[in-house]
Amino acid sequence: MTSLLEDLAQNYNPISAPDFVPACHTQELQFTRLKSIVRRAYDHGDLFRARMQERDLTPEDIRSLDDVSLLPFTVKADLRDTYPFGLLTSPMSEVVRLHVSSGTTGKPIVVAYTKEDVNVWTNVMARSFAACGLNHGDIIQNAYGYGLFTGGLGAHYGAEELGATVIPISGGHTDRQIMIMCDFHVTAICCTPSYFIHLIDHARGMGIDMHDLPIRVGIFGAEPWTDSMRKRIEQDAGIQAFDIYGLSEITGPGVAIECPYHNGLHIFEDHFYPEIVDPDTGETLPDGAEGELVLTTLSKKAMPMIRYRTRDITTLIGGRCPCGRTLRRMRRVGRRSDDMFIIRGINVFPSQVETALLAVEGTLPHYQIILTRAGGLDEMEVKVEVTPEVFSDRVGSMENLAKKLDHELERTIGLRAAVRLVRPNTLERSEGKAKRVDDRRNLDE
Ligand code: DLL
Repeated sequence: MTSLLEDLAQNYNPISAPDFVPACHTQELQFTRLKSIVRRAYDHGDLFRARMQERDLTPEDIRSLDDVSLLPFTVKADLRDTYPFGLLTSPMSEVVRLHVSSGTTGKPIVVAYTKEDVNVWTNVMARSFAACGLNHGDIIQNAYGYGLFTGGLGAHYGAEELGATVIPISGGHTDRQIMIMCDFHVTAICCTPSYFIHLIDHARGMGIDMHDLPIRVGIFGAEPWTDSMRKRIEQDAGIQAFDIYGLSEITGPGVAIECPYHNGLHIFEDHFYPEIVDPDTGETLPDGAEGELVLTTLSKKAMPMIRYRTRDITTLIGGRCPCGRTLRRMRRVGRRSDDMFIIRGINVFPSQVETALLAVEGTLPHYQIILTRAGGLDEMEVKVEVTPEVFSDRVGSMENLAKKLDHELERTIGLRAAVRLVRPNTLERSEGKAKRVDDRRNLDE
């Protein structure tokens, strides 16, 4: 490995300057921003103000950064309950973008951005790319989905800000991905890690070895993956693989990113204040302890999130990173404290599947979701019991029902699933919590 100075010189990019300021400066900035965001949420956010009042708190009670722990939490259900615009603290005339992410039922949750919010997001994404050693001159194939998902547009704006050439290919169309990767001399790709494994296999099938291509960096996230998967990707494609983390509620991708040392993800602390709490008690835990990541957006105008419970389980890592960045790091996220699972980069709650199944007449509330992975591609099978009437009826009505369920599932979660109708009373009943999801995926495959 190169020395620290060589590394800094090689990776120097003015966009990254805030990553290297002394930690005390970042803390000062965090405190100033925290006070102002709390004031904004209190003045313009009914829910937040009501919760502060319940605790007898006013913005003036925030006298140091540690006082963040006095503030009430925000949870995903708050976004659902105030759907679509109840958490906005800017007038709609100042909102320039809306994205959505999965909620726990049929309705999605909505997130909003002012122009300044988009600029902050663009900035952290550009810094993320710079941390992976990318710069202008790089050609970035952006295979995160464009649209309501934050991955595509978030990475796009960041890549342009960096001055790189961005190819807005979005997800899917695997043949075309490989053709463009070869013909446009792509040097970096953004997509989910499982999709990249699929791309490697697909390229091989087309007689193309990625080692022979100029591609040298992959920026992978939006779903959990492991260090063994990184090794496999790096070996099979001859690239360096970086883990990128983020969530729509906070901004999208670009909350945290690995540097070339791959020893945790640096959190862009000047905009996102991290805490780790005990997922059961909500008590704040020290650096090094595993718990749920809670994030406060320090600069978001349209929809500030104060102490947002991400449900992602990780650890904050203290101490300096050899890359010189003073931003604190978090360990990669391997699991969540709730039942959400991610399939092909799409977040799914079992409750959404249930809502879709029960919207169709002829089904019983007994179902099981089976997740498998082959060649990097996730598959979801949904087994559902049907009523005795449907089951004893002609085959035609079963086919009809299966079609309706296919359609309803795709409409609710945006994913195709293989639906299997089964006889009443055939799925295992649980004596305690029903085990709805049978996740047979091996993330290292
Ligand atoms: O997945 C944003 C994103 C896009 C991140 C592209 C990285 C790259 P959501 O759809 O709101 O946003 O899903 C957020 O996905 O709470 C985690 O559970 C999971 N997640 C995101 N990145 C990672 C990662 C985007 N690197 C939810 N490792 C989060 C593990 C991740 N899980």
